[in-house]
Amino acid sequence: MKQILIINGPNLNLLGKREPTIYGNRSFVDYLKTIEELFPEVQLRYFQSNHEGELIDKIHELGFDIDGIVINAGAYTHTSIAIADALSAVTAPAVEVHISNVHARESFRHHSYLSAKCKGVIVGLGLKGYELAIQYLVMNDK
Ligand code: CA2
Repeated sequence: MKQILIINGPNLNLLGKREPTIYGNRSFVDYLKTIEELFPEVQLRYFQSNHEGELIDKIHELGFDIDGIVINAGAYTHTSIAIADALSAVTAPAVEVHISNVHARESFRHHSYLSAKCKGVIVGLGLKGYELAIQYLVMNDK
């Protein structure tokens, strides 16, 4: 069974509670049930943290054993060389996802330290982006 790790970074625990016009009105935990149904053949692991080091620790912990990582590092996307280095260090391929279209927002959201370490990037397609990323990683052979 393929194993995919979904990592959400800071503030994404607030999905569905605040800023619905940007991020929608569904919590990620609720959405997770939908993706588990869509991919019954995949073992999905989910981790959310508001702390940079915890995100890095999880990438180290699972990133050598699993088949792929779907990462939305939230605002750390735009600041964290450390998370980029962690993605480089592990063997699992990663796909970067952003719920909003970061390129249609403030210029500080236009640059990602993570993109170059990922197979690809999906932005602006809402939660659907996570499904598309999983679909790619399930089809992709390491
Ligand atoms: O669009 C995305 O997925 C982002 O990664 C979300 C980050 C933002 O800093 C990135 O530039 C783009 C922010 C996540 C904040 O999530 C919230 C959810 C609900 C309410 C408030 C914040």
